[in-house]
Amino acid sequence: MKSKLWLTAVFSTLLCTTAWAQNAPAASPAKQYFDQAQQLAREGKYDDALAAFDKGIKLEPYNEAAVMQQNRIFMELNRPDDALKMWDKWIELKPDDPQRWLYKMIAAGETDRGDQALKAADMLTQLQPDKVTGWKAKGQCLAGMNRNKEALQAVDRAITLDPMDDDSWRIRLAAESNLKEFDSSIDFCSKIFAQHPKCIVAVYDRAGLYAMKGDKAHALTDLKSALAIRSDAGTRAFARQDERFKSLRSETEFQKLVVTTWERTAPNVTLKVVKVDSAETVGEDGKGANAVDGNPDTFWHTQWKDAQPPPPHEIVIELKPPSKVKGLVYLPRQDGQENGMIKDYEIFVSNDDQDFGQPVKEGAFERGSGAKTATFDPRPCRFIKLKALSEINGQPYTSAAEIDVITD
Ligand SMILES: [Ca+2]
Repeated sequence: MKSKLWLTAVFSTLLCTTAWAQNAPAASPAKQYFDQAQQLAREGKYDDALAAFDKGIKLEPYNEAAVMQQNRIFMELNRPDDALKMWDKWIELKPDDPQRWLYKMIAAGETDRGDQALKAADMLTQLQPDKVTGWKAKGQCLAGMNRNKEALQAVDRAITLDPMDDDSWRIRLAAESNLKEFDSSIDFCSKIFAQHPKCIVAVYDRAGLYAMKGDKAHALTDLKSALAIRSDAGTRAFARQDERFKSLRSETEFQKLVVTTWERTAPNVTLKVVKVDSAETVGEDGKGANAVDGNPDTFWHTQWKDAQPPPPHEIVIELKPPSKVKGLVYLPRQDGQENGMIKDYEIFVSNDDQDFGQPVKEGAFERGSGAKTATFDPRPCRFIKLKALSEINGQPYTSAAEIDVITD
């Protein structure tokens, strides 16, 4: 199951998202046939749709949108060889059009025809030697065929042309990990980083290479440089999960760099979630208790898989013992995603978990994964309720990695 992934990852959705309506061929004498073909395809009458496309294409040979839609039908019918023959016919009409080779390459890659995909990618590099696309495609094809050395040569051309293209680096990473010729890869990263000091991927990748080589000191220095360029929660989460840094995970310096530290502001008060209005427990572990477990990597998340209930969402937390509180701390999820990040909120306190009365605080949290604080006049209470009125991107979710209280 390699090919589908390795090609779609980079050239994602170019072919598969050919929505019928969006890519409807322009008005033309063939239009009635194309319209008919699309209608038949929508009804699942694929053979009839192909016949109608053929009639239209006779009148208007090789209309691009029609070819893409025929490709989709062949894929639905699991007839990849017919699809590839169709692309070949289309290429014959204009063999110096790179776009046609790109489509052929994706279609071939998606159906595990590695040789044909590579040939198409090779043509792309010949037609456009100064463009990233062909070299990246060639690198990806070769990496998918486990021809890692050649893959590196191709993808390094792509990176030299555009060092900021993350997809190229992703392909390089896979090839270099398989090849294990660390020193030459380190040299390449050093060259790119020297020319482009803001290229985080170059120095991050070099950190990974040093780590795989067993050179922890250089790995940590480079990781530090990478995080000095960009140190958002997503980058740190990525580094935490990066298998190449496995041997560094127990090192204090590594943890300092990539782990989000979370210290309770009121460690003497035990917090217990007694109610959330919604929690996702099928698609992920988003239970309410995750918001007070002291672990910044776990979070409460409202339901998203089978339903997406709209805000407001609320979480009620019991304080043991009941305490005088003057504020609340909200730590958004730390995995680099923003889904559920609270914007507008209200905070309530109560002694009986029934009557919360008027909010003791209303406000809006800023965007960002750092901990946010809301303060109010000190109130003795046994329960505190955080009510999320809106999400930072207007989506229906609410999430929280940690919630804490500030005691008076
Ligand atoms: Ca947590």
